[in-house]
Amino acid sequence: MSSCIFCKIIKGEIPSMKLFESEKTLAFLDIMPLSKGHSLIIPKHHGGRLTDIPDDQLVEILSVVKRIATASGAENYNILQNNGRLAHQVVDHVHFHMIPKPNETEGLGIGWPTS
Ligand code: IU
Repeated sequence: MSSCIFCKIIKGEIPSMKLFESEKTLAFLDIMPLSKGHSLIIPKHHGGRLTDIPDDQLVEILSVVKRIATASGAENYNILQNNGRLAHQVVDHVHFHMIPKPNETEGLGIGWPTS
């Protein structure tokens, strides 16, 4: 979708710190990280909500989420996928957060998992 910021990142119209790219999936560092290594893993197929994404894209994306989590080296992390404003979704292009949790005392902010 032409006005979607993540579609622009996919097309290279907006720069990103890419971690992984395939035909169907892109992973990059979040620009406002909640912790060091906070990453976003997105399908290249534009869809606002999880239910808009074809199953074949989701199968690959979950394995990329796993790869990014492993590559981060984090022992403690949250995988998060928000759908809808009440669930804290801001960008309407489906994305999975991989949020390393460096230590027990560091919170991740209001509305985010803290334990
Ligand atoms: P949310 O699940 O929609 O609430 O998360 C959107 C995330 O996208 C949030 O963590 C932003 O920091 C991140 N982000 C980004 O990495 N690059 C951007 O250009 C924009 C948002 I806009």
